[in-house]
Amino acid sequence: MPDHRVVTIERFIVEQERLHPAATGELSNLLYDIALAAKIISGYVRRAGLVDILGSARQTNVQGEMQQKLDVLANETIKHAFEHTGRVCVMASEEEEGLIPTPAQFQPGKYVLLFDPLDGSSNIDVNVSIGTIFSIHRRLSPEGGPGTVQDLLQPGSKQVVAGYIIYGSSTIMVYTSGDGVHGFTLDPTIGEFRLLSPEIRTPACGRYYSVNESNYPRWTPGYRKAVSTLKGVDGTGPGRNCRYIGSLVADFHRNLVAGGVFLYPADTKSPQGKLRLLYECAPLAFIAEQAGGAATDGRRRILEVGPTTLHQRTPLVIGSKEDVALVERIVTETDGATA
Ligand code: AHM
Ligand code: MG
Repeated sequence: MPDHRVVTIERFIVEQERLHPAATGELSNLLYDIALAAKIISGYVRRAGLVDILGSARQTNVQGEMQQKLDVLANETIKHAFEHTGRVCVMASEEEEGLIPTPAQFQPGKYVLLFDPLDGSSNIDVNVSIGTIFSIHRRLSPEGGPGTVQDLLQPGSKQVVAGYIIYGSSTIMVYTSGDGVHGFTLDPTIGEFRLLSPEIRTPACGRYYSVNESNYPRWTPGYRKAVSTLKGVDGTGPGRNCRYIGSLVADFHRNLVAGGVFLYPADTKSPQGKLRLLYECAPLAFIAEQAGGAATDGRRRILEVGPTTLHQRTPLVIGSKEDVALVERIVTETDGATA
């Protein structure tokens, strides 16, 4: 029997807005903009291979990484979904070196948007889940004028909305506006995101650990010991199961739902870590905390790290609260509190 009590993302957002009488509706509209961009990108991802959008775009991005055609398409889709709306004053993307100003013909708005248009690019051509991550802040600069880089360089604790979309076996959008974490699944038969996972809570202690263990020889002794402990090598427990996809959004989502810890430590090849603070780690940290989990750079809460550059990297340990605390304790005891 089909379920007739369909709650679309639009309905959910409207109902949330009614709980906050002072709301202007602008945040709700930002979420609709994201949902629209997600549907368009999902359409591209689903047709990848059928039309000529797989493979390299034959250009590198600001990180020196080879861009895929889908990276470029996703980046353009998000920019075009927001630039004309009068809701954002400035944007920043993993795929662009500098800030993305609002074109002169459009009104700059009250919010700023940071995004990773297509995370897990190395998985695009092999049909493995990839995702989009987004983070929204209120602007700091005076309203009416152009947005500035300072508007973008805010700690994660100042986020007003953060979320991600996974293009996997289904397309799922998960977001928080500081009032719990909610998950929506795109129903392709009606073209709408439907609320299927309200109030997501993550287990305090997880089943999984997720890390690229090929980096083991380049980690500090603290991270080697922490991962050995998670595996149960030192006899302190039964050991956890390892799951690593190599797409942050998908690894994070699995651990959010099933419980677990994801680690991307600094190593001798990437002394600051690999993942980017503003549009990868901070939004996922906001979601983790809202779901009852935690996120740290090994010593500090990710949400308290003050960014100084747009593409700043950070080590990341994120997921179930007790697991994150365990890793943090072993790392600080072994490597020292300030190493
Ligand atoms: P990307 O933004 O260029 O796709 O890189 C980020 C990705 C994450 O999705 C993932 O967690 C990590 O890089 C995987 O890195 P590695 O291949 O070193 O394990
Ligand atoms: Mg990325």
